[in-house]
Amino acid sequence: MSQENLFDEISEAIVNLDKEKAIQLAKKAINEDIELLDVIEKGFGEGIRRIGDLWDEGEFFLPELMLGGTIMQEAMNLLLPHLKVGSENISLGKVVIATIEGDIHSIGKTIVGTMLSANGFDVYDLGADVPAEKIIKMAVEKNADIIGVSALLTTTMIGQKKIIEILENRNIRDKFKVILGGAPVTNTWVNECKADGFAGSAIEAVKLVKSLLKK
Ligand code: B12
Repeated sequence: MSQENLFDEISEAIVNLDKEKAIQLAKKAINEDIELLDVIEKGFGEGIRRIGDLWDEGEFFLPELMLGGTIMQEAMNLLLPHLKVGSENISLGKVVIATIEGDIHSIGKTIVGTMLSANGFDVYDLGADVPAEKIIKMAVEKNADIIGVSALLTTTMIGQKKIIEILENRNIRDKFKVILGGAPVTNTWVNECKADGFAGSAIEAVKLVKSLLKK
């Protein structure tokens, strides 16, 4: 089976909410010599985004969205540990990452955190639905270089801006590079927040962090 066919099959399994097939294909990808990040982004990521579209179009309802999220999460639990293989021993920098308060979407943020970790960064992943204050407290405590904030809902994006406002008010804005992510985040939003950048995928996130820290 070609890689493209495998990605299509994975995406179909997710859209069909076929957990058994999705897990079987994840295991197949692990056992074969296939770039797992591509499997995640082009197979699983594509499928779950199609579920989002179907939900938006009224074809799917909340239970389907939730089941899709659960299957995706289980597949990530299998795949993500394998991305860590080959990680470097020296630390290239410290990254505190979280999904902002009010927002429980964690899949994309976790993929980004795992990829950064696999590429030699120390990553402190605080999870999802995390208050701005808690993210900043951790960044200060760990003397982080980067604060990464994910938001998947248009209603929670404002929390990304809040992080920067709090840092400015405390006169510690220049201690950290703040990067944003999540499907609704655009360059315009990054500029409005006065953030240091955003990335639309885990590969781009690694490139962004490396360029910000000049690694
Ligand atoms: C799966 C999913 C869920 C799952 C989440 C499970 C989980 N543990 O994460 C569940 C079912 C729980 C869920 C719940 C809800 N969801 Co939802 N969900 C999705 C869906 C289908 C996919 C998200 C996803 O995992 N994508 C795959 C990952 C790999 O992509 P990603 O998240 O974009 O991440 C990539 C990049 O953005 C980037 N990135 C991400 N984070 C970061 C952070 C940094 C720092 C950087 C640099 C980069 C970066 O890199 C990642 C890797 O490639 C989206 C549709 C979509 N198109 O996004 C809707 C979507 C986000 N959900 C939506 C909604 C409305 C909801 C609910 C409000 C539904 C409801 N009525 O209850 C609730 C939210 C409750 C809450 N308070 O948060 C809407 C949001 C609409 C809007 N305009 O705000 C969407 C867009 C669906 C739609 N088309 O309408 N959801």
